[in-house]
Parts: sequence; structure tokens; C-alpha cells
Amino acid sequence: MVDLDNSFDFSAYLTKAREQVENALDSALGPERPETLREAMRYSLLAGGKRLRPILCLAACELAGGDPTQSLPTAVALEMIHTMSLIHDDLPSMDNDDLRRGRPTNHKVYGEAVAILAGDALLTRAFEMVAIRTKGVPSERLLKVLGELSLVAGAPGLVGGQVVDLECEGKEVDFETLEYIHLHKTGALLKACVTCGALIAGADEKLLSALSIYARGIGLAFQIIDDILDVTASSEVLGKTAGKDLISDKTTYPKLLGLDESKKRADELVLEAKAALDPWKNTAFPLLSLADYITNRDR
Ligand code: GRG
Repeated sequence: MVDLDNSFDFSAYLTKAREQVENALDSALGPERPETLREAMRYSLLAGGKRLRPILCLAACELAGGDPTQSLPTAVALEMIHTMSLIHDDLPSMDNDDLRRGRPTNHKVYGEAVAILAGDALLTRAFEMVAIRTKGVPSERLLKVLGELSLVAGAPGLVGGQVVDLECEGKEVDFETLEYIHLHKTGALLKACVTCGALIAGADEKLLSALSIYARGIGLAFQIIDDILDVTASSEVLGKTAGKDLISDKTTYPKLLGLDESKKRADELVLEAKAALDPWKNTAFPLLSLADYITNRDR
């Protein structure tokens, strides 16, 4: 539980939450058959990663007064959707990348067909985590969570954002389109994380709408920092190919605004995100600190 005084230790919180998530991810994949599929699913799901999305889910559940362990299967589901989107994003027909989470990409190891199918299996397992593997949560709450997951994984979310992104490669892109891509490719899943965590706890409309504003701010900020790191950090630190946006001729915030202005914009967005949680400022330490982490991270 979160310590309610001012001595909140974010680093300890992050370490503990990551450990909880890693254990849950490890036990979420059963004895899949055939073995190749099991290996390919585990290869990408257990490859590290910051685990920001599941931790956002746990933190939102706790903020809404719930027991975070009840949201753990949903947190795992969200990481599964994220991981499947990374596997598909790296495919030759999409971003065509060789490196992810510090390792060769899934299709480089298992081939394109198995990589696509491992992604598909992770996506469907995500729904199973919520519908079948969640215990002690009223079914009407789970139904709302399933609704959120189906929206975020489909055309209104990740898929729609990805298609617009692919269509825009090599073209001049205005701010409105860039924001559309970011909000759908990146922001939508971050929003689903806090919404689903809060729904598990039975959050009211006031908190859900504040979390939605919070998520919009951190979602855009997260992607701006991602674009900045693509220019400033090395592949070794990032665990993925640096300089990729330039190679793919993508429009990014740094391209439109420059690095300094982009960082300023990300900082402003994080401030806006945190302001939305002002009424909960005495209990929202994890979400407030996670917002800061998004702009201060180095990978
Ligand atoms: C979900 C059905 C379905 C399809 C996916 C391929 C695709 C459609 C969408 C692409 C989504 C995508 C890869 C967006 C990029 C988001 C992003 C900035 C990822 C990096 O997130 P980090 O830094 O990565 O949190 P780690 O490895 O730390 O988890």
C-alpha cells in the first residue's frame, strides 16, 4: 500500500511493482503448445521492458481505493497487448526493425509467420486474463474492462494509429495528424491502463474523467520523449534501433519543434496531467511520480 505521508519512495515503489509484474507475467503463460509458439510468446513478453503500462494500471486501481492485486491479471493483459503491438510493429511490412528490448526482434528469431501468430496469441490471451483469470471482481466491472481493451486494440486505438502512421511515412505531416498518431498509437493504451485499473476498483465518473485528462497528458509526453530519445540516445541504452525516425522519414515533435521546444512541451503536458489529479494529490503519489518519470527517463 502507498504510504500516505510525504515520504513516498518512488524508486522502491517502482522496484516492487516491477517485481510483482514480472512474476505475474511469468506465470500468465501456461503450457502453450506447440513449443515454438510458447517460446516465441515468452521471448518477447519476458524480455524486460519498463513495465510502465501494467504499473499504471496497478497504481490507478489503488488510487481508486481497490486492491491492486485484483487488477494484476488486467495489468498483465495490458502488457500483453503492448508486447504484441511491438512484435507486429517490428515486422518487415511495418517498421522493419531488428532490435527490441535489447534483443533481436521476434521475427528475426522465430520467422515472420510465428512472430505474427505469437502476437495474435498474446492478444487473445489478454482477453482471457480479464474474462477468465481475474478473481473476486464483479463481472459488470470486468465487462467494462473488456470493452476498453477491445476499443484500444482495434481500429479506434492502436490499429487505427498504426495505419495513419504508415500512410504518413515520407510525407509532410501537420501537428494535428501527428497528435492523432500519438494519441492512437501510444496514448490510447496508456489511457486504457489507468481506466481499466480504476474500473476494477469501481471508480466513479469524477475520477475516471480526471484519469482520462491525466492519461492524455502523459500519453503525448511519453511519445515526445520517445521521439527525443530516438535522436539523443544510443541503441545500446534504448534496447532498440536509435535514429529510426530519421531513417524512416517520420515526422516527429523534434522535427517540427526542435529538441528544446519538444522537451518544454513534454514538461508542460506532464504538469497538465498532474494538475488533473490535484483533488487526489495526497494519495496519488505513484501516478504523479510516474508522470515525472516519463519525462525524466533515459530509455
Ligand atoms: C493491438 C491488434 C493490435 C495491433 C497493433 C503494430 C500496431 C498495431 C501498433 C503499433 C503500436 C506501437 C508499437 C506504438 C509505439 C508505442 C511506444 C512508444 C512503444 C515503446 O514503449 P516503451 O518505451 O517500451 O514503454 P518498453 O519496451 O519499455 O515496454
